[in-house]
Amino acid sequence: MTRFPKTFLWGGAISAHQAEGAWNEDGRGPAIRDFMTVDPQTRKRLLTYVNKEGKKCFLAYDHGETLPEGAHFEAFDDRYYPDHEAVDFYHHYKDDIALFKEMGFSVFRMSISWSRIFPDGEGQETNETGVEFYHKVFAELNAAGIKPLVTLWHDDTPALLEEKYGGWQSRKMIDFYDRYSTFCFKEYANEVAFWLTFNEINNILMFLDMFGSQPSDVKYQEAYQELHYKFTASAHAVRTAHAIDPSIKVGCMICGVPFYPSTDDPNDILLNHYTWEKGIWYSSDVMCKGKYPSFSKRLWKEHDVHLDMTEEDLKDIRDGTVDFYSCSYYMSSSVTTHVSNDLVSGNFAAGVRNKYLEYSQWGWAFDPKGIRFFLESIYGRYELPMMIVENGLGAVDKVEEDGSIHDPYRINYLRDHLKEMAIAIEDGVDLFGYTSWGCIDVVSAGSGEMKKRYGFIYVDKNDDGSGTFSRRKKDSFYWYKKVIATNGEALD
Ligand code: P53
Repeated sequence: MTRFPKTFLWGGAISAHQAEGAWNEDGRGPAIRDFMTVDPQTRKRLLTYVNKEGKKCFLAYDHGETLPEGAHFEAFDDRYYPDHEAVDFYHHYKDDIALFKEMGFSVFRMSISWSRIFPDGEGQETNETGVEFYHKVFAELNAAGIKPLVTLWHDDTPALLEEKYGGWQSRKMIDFYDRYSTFCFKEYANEVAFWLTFNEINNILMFLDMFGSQPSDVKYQEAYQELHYKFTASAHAVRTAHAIDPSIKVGCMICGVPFYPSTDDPNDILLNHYTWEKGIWYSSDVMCKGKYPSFSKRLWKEHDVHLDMTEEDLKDIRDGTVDFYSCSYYMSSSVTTHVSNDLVSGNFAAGVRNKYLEYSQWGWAFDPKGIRFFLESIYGRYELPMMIVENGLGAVDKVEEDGSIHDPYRINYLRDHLKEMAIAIEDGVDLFGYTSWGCIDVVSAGSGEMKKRYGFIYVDKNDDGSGTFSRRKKDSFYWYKKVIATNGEALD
């Protein structure tokens, strides 16, 4: 029985800021992630900056705040910034790609660091060394028979755009992103198989009041506005890509968290329905159907949101729908209108504990059936080809004395999710590929830790910045190699 189509693409995923390092090398400009540290007490991620009076300040990243006027980002000497070196993919990419090839990857998801191409973000000047770097990486991948899947924006807006214009709060960002994305399509079109415009574009809404923030902290106006500019920029990118070459494939990338009602109280059923609308359908509908869904008006009214949105934007959104639907999937989340004392807490995981599920050390629910549920829900609505571009288990790994790393927990997690994906395919979902998250250990986006590891390949790098960057194969490396070699037949 063949469960996965013969053409199924197998691989892994990373992002520039979590993997590359070399943050200030070879002419790269700064990105906001370069100024993101970890608060030692609360473990929250904080941006560090100096205000216009010269005072050192911190900004929590999770509510979509912008820098105050006249402030500039700065890395403080007494703080640690994990993305500065990350896992040094910038200098190790050849060896890493050789390991991906050994596992049999046919696709590899990575992102381009915008400020490595355009240091100021605006696109006045191109950094040739940066442009060359990605040519070299794509050449290495293609020579290994691995198709590059490239995210244009993975949470790493150039810092200068944030300082000068307030980042995505400004309409000007659409022009800057147009310039950047057009450049990338023209430069790399022949080398890149698939493109994604924005990583987890919906997570700004998802993290607002669903993932631990207090509703009073929430800046709805800013969040919806930022999203509108990103939707418009994404639609422009799809149109530009197709004008350059109609065969270029561009997808959306949605943070795939299916929501469940905690009880059968009709109030919970409705809350769950509205949570799907806000968290999943709002962004997906705009990008796949090319128009704001009917319930948008309710959401805007509820939060007193008034958008800067032109007729031209809406036309562009209509003309710039995506070719395929990609998403991450890590966990499900449960919602209720009832008071519950049994809450999940962990980085970015929140909501009511689901008594049928187990949770990771970081509070993320282990719910393989959720991936089937999510895939089938999405495919039923859009009938676009789908790809899972992130999935995996963040866990602490132990290196044994002989250098081996036994990670059966990771194998179990991935196996059970692959089994459910296979059922979704049997049930009719056109799923054409899978890239597990952090196929090589990377810096955790949510917690900034190295010890929250996802990889088949271990990187000797620790939370305090120590380590040699040496790479080691975990047990899951050999397991995934077998999975790919058998096209998903040998899962056990
Ligand atoms: P980390 C939260 C919930 C779901 C997906 O996350 C998320 C997040 C943000 O942390 O983001 C994606 O590293 C994101 C990746 C990230 C990955 O999930 O916090 O696209 O950059 O690394 C895993 O464990």
